[in-house]
This record gives sequence, C-alpha cells and structure tokens, in this order.
Amino acid sequence: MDQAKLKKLGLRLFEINAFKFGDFQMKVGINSPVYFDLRVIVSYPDVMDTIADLLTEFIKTMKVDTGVHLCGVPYTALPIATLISVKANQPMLIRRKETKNYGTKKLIEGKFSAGDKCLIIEDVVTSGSSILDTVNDLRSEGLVVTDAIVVVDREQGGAKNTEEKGVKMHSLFTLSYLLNTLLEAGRIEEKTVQSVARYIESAQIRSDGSFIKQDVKVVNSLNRLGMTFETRAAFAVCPIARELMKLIASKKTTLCLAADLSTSDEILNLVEKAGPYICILKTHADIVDDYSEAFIKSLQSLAEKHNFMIMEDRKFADIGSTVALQYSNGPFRIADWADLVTVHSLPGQGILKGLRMVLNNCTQPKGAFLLAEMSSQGNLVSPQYSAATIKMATETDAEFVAGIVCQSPGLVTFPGLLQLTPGVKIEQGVDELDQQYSTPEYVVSEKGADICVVGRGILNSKNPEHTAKLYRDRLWEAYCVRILKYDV
Ligand code: 5BU
Repeated sequence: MDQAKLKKLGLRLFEINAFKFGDFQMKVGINSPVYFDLRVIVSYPDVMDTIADLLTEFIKTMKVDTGVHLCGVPYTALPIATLISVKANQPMLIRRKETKNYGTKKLIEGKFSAGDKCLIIEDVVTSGSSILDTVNDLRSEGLVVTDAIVVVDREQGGAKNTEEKGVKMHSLFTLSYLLNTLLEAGRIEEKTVQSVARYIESAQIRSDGSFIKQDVKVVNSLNRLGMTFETRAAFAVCPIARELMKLIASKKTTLCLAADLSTSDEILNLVEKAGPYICILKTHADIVDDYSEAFIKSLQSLAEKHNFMIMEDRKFADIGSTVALQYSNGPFRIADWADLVTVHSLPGQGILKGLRMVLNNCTQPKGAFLLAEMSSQGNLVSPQYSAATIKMATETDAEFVAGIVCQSPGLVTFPGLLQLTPGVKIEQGVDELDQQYSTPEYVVSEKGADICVVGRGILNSKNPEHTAKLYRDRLWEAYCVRILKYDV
C-alpha cells in the first residue's frame, strides 16, 4: 500500500469534514470524541477516486478471483463499491435495505448463483453489525462471504465481531492510523489523540451494540465545556472563531458589551472606558441617531487599540438575495466594518449563502453567529428549531459560522463553535419587556455560555468602567471553575 497516498487521503478526509473531533451523541449510548460521516465524500470526486483506487489495490493484493461479486453495505458504501467494481472489473450485487416494504422485490439485485463468492465493501465500522446484517442476507441467498473491505475501522470491536461470524475484515485506515497521521501533520494535538485513545479502549462493543466493559463511563475530555479556549482554537473550522478564541485566551475576557446607546458620543465614551475588558463590542447600528462613517472609523480604531472585535447584532432574517443587500448596502454598509453579525436560521441555508456572497472579494476574516434560542420570556423557538439551527451551522457554510446564540448548554457540542449568551446581569430577574436575566456564574456554568452579552448591567451603572471590569472578572472566574469541573 502506498503510505504517502494513504496519509494524504487521511488528511483530505479530515479537511472535508468526513470526520471530526468533539463530543458526539452515538447510537451506542455514550458520547464519542470522534465522529465519522463519510456520506460527504460523494461531493468530492477526487476523494471518491482515491478511495476506490486504494481499495482496488487492496483487492489485488488479496488475489480475489475474477468472478467474485462485490457488495457495498447500504448506503454510503454503494457508490464506492460501484467505482471499485468498474476499476477492478469485478461484478457487483446490491442488497436492498427495504425489501419488507416492497413485498415481492428481491433481497439481492444482480446476477448470481448459490455458491458464488461475495466480498463486502463498507465505509466505517464500529461494532460490525451493519456488515453482519448484509452478510446474513447474502448468505440466506446462498452466497459465500468470507471477507470485508472497509475504509475506516474505529477499532471498537468490529474486526473481532465479524471474525466470529466467519468474516475477515481488512481496513484501509484504522482510527489510530488516522490520529497519528493528523498528529504528524500538526493538525491535532497530542491531547486529542490521548482522549480518543482512552475512549476507544473503554468503549469496546459487541455486535449487538452492548458494551463489553460493564458500566462503561468515559469522561469525554473533548467536551467543549471542559476545554480551554486555547485548545478549542485548533478545532475551529471558521477562521474568525479561531482568532476570537485566541483573543479571549490572551486577553482573558469573555465579556461582550452591548453598547445599546443612541448617540455616537455616548457609545465612543463608553467603549474608551470598557474596551480593555471586552472581547466583543456588540452594536445595533440602527439605534444610533447620528450614525456616520466617522463614528465607525472611531469605533474601529478603538477596536484596534483595545483588541476587541465588533459584532453588529443585525439579526438578519430574510432570503439570501435580500440579506446580501442589507449586509453590503444601505446607510450602514455592515459588511465593510463588522467582524461578526448575528443571523436568524429561519430562512434556511440560503441566508448564509447570501451573506457569504458579499464577502467574495473580502480579505478580512468575517463570521456569523446563528440564533438557535432567544433570551426573552415566551419566545417561540422550539427544541426542534434549535437543533435544526445547529445542523445548519455545521453544514456547508461551517467556515462562515463562528458560533451560536443560545441559552442552554447541550446545543453546542462541537468545541470549534462558540456559544454567545445574552441576558446576563448581577441581579437575576425579568425586565418589564420580558428580557430574562441570569447571573454571570449561572450563565457560564449552567447555561454553557462561552461569551456573555451584558448591556444595561453595565450601561446603567454609576461607573461603567468599574462595572465592566467586575463582569469581566466574574465571568472569567466562572469559566476557570467550569474548566476545572470537567478536568479529567
Ligand atoms: P441587556 O441590556 O443586557 O438586556 O442587552 C442585551 C442585548 O443582547 C441587547 O442588545 C439585545 O438586542 C441582545 N439580545 C438579547 O438580549 N437576547 C437575545 O436572545 C438576543 C440578543 Br439573540
């Protein structure tokens, strides 16, 4: 096997998000620090071609007879099997997954006779149960199955489980090989490798999905809530999220100031004082009576001087072509100056596509925070809507989505995304217009906030500079406590 080609493919799979690290809910019950989704490879013909080439080479080394059938485990492995079948000139069979609903349809499509041999092709193997389901169907039709070829073996017992049923598994990659490749290339840290290794060792699975070790409890050290911003920076897919994590770590502040004042002088005065304590200045450009280009220039020089980012809380909510205009044109020309913007997920992926279109020729990294939840009492967001928002954030436009605006700790599991949470005040409670507040400590430890938005808690205080520092200190302390709580 050509090791250089194999390693290059491993890095490419990581690059296209065919696998990622974080804290992922799995079918088997406990959360996994690594997640594979090879379904994405169909969008990358170069990857499909390389995988098929390498697996074809593999088959050659196994000296498989020319008449042996290939059968991909539905669905991801089907196109892979098709390519290999053509390249290696081996016939193919297709196993139907849904015969029950079709009644008279055959279980196995293709031309074969009882006693023929069949080689299984699969993408990712955990327990091996999917391979065994396919093997059972093939065998029930009289086919002989002794070997399976897989792209990735997660090393959680699949090889042993299939071997017990008379099927030898041959894998292109083991998870350990992929981890070492990424480590060698400087794409992940030693800590990540160890964390995944610990999980794999503990979470060995039988083919029925049960764990071999009783009471398996692996503390996932890739849980976002227990990770430092320094470590998380390496996970960020969005460049500006990575920069922001580094900024937060070096400046030691997670405070986002909501400068909801209506004159530019008031805002500039406030920011001059609070600037040293914040990581983000959040604006609502449309509430500033004397909004001007000069005002924006002054804000930008303060951002430079005090090292913070500017977020326009525009809450875009229209179709792609309209938000593109709202972002680039009009009196505010937001795209010219805001590092970050807030965006509703309501219209679907098109809203992100529209905003990104504006940035085609922009050299500065810019990003969006998607609203998955709101802080106001009685808001209409449902759990399904929030979950769908997270999916949207991690799909095709992941490079543009720096984080999520939300109120609960379970939504953001990927350590590369930031959670921004408004509704923070020293005194918890509800204002006369239904805004709900929690304390800095509660928001960080119970709501899972990474960055906390404070507006009137600072704006209405007698000494905003002193109060900004107080919020900064309390939020940073709460973050340090949270990290320790999850430390393993
Ligand atoms: P406050 O003064 O700390 O209540 O200001 C909160 C800010 O956060 C304000 O600018 C809101 O527009 C913004 N906000 C919010 O309060 N709740 C939300 O769910 C979202 C934004 Br999204």
